[in-house]
Amino acid sequence: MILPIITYPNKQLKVRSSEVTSFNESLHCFLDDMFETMISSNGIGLAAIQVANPIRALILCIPDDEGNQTKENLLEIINPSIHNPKGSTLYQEGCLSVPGFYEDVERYESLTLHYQNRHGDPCVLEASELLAIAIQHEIDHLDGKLFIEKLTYNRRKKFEKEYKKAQKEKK
Ligand code: QAP
Ligand code: CO
Repeated sequence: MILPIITYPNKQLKVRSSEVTSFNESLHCFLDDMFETMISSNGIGLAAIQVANPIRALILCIPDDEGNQTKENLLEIINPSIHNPKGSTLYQEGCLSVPGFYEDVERYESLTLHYQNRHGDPCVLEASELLAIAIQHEIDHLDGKLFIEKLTYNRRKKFEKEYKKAQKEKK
């Protein structure tokens, strides 16, 4: 089932999501719906809060060398924490909750991620490049933060102007 995606400036996106404690059938169905929703919207990452569920769960599916996004390279990340962040890098980010806007954001270059999978098993992952960036972007969602909040004052003003204009044109 494809779920509706909440977009800025909906206040729900500012909610801090809660730890997942039950790794049951309903969580598994929800994660499957998140995958279907993300793929149908041409996304590479989606946090549960973006589909109105305030739980600490996110999915990532970085396209392979042929540009394919299969369930084999799907990561389902629950109750994550970042360890040993290193370096810094700039990347032009976008977000399914901020459609049509992209801007450079500074992130750690590499990190170690501790998380649980859909069964509640503890997992550890070393991440760098786009995966490390995507992890940080999605974990920010779990803490109620959007990438546009990391822009400088002037870039943020540019965003507000462009975004409002685009929304008017949509109506
Ligand atoms: C987060 O973002 C991310 O504006 C995932 O019109 C971003 O999947 C991770 C998208 C940058 C790493 C680097 C955005 C699709 C998708 C749009 C997305 C749009 C259509 C964003
Ligand atoms: Co996002």
